[in-house]
Amino acid sequence: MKKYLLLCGGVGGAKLALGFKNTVNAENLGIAVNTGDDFTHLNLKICPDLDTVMYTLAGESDVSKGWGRKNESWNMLTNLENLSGETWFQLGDKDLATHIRRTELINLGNSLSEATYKICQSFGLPKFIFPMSDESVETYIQTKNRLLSFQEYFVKLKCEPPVTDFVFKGLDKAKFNKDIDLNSYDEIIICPSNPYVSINPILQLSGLQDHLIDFSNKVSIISPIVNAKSLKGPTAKMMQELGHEISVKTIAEFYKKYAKRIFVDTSDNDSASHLSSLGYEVFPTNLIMNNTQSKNKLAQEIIKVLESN
Ligand code: FO1
Repeated sequence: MKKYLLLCGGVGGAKLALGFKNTVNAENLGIAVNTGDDFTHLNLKICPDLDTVMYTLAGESDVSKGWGRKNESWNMLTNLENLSGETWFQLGDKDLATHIRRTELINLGNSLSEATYKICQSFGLPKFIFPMSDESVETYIQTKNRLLSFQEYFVKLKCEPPVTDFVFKGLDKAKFNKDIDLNSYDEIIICPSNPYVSINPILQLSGLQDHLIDFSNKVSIISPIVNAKSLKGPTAKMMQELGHEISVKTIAEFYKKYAKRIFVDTSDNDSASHLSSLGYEVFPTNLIMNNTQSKNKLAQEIIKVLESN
């Protein structure tokens, strides 16, 4: 079997990552996760996308929200509110333990990769979840009036301010995670995550970008846009605000120099000839993942195509 590297954001990407985890052996899977939306909150190091992927793959996530732990309790947050503390970013009691432990491990001198692996081990997961980089990259959202930090935009302001651009602070000093040996992977899958804020910070890292351009024949995109709507989150809204058509064509244009294959939903089949004219091999399939069976089925479908290519 081939070896697969997934480039992954939070909720949308984690669904496909679960399908891959249930389909391929752990040694044939690597998942590079966006850390651009990490931040320090209440003096704790919070890594929302890493935790979303970790909880999802461990069967510990709150499936209805997509982020946070299942069977969560909220005692800390209720009491913090009584003390007039900051509660706009909801930290459940179980989830809080993860942030406390990660912060402690990092303060003890562990890299983010080492801290991630130690926490993953406690959740019974092998070493296949990696932060995209051990150096800090911070995503900012440029809006008409103000530059907003990612979580301020996403959670506090509920993605409401129209977006004009994105800024990734720290990119000049950050490198793609050295624990991920790119040459050992046969296929690289861009998960159905937000291209602008979840995948682009990963793509911009030195060490990865040139590899993708040189080996674009081993890169596949799974479209996060289905029938002119986002599978999850503000992708479609951002696309429109940036002046683009909300469609798989915009996704294909965005990734053109990095990828040669695109998986689109069967409902977007009418775009296939346009995508082919951009140089893509197009694979229509069902991209809606609303239960474990459909997550597994999509991963199996992608793997079937790529194993025979
Ligand atoms: N998303 C929300 O919309 N509201 C929250 O209060 C919130 C809290 C939260 C706590 C821990 C965590 O790991 C994730 C959390 N998220 C929350 C999700 C997260 O901020 C976003 O989904 C990602 O950053 C976007 O990928």
